[in-house]
Amino acid sequence: MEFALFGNPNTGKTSLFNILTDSYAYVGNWSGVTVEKKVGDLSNEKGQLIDLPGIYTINPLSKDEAVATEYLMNGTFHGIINIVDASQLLRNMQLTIQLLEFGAPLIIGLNMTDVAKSKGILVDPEKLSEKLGVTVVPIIARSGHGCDKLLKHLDEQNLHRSSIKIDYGPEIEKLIDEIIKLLPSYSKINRRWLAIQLIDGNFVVRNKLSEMMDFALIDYLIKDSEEKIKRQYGVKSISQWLFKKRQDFIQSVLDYCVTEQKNK
Ligand code: GDP
Ligand code: K
Ligand code: MG
Repeated sequence: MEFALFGNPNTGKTSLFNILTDSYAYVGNWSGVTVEKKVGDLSNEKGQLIDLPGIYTINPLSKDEAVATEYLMNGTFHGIINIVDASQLLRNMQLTIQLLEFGAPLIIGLNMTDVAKSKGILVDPEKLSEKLGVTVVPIIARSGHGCDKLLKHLDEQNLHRSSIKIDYGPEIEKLIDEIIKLLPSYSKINRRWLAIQLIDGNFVVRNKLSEMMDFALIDYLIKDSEEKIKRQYGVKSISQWLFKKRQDFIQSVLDYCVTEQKNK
């Protein structure tokens, strides 16, 4: 079985990778870029783990970041470990939401729980799990705390496909439905996710789909909606609107799951 580590830069991916895998790891480069590709055997002999470049969103800004998006779309893995920094959840969960929307089997490693605690931020993993529809395991990747449990959970019973659905507002929901109807029926990837990523301007998704379809009508529909959204809500772009709607959702989840001790 193959598992992959997705997360923002500096959230502890490599620390966790080193704990979960045997000392020997294959190191090479991803094709076309200089980013290091690390593959290790899980220490429980249940499969391999891939350490991916850190990203803030599935919509890549660079060719290096595109490695993670391409890996996700190629779908050669059995499950995803999404590592998030418990002290920076509002920012980290922009990526989480997009991974959950993709719908692959996923588990969340809630890392830096020591840092969060020292800042007075207490995250309830059960409540977070309830809201997101996937298992959440609190860890401290620097010391290894909780990592055994995470490793034990890397199986079919504990990796879940989330069914969360962010409401992007009536204009975008209509646009998503229109785009879904225009997508090739034989794509194996979740069509709502594809539509949302196209609206967000994801060039990896677009390039991949452009081999099988024409974009003239989709481009027109997106441009038209963007003008409406900008006029109506005063945002700079349709991407900014998607970001804002995700943030509203994340904030509502955090209001339910996180206690902050202000005196810390
Ligand atoms: P990556 O960029 O996601 O691969 O993150 P790294 O594994 O390189 O970790 C970034 C930094 O955070 C390093 O200095 C780690 O030692 C530190 N770090 C990782 N996990 C934890 C943790 O749970 N708690 C604390 N305090 N530091 C951590
Ligand atoms: K790093
Ligand atoms: Mg790293």
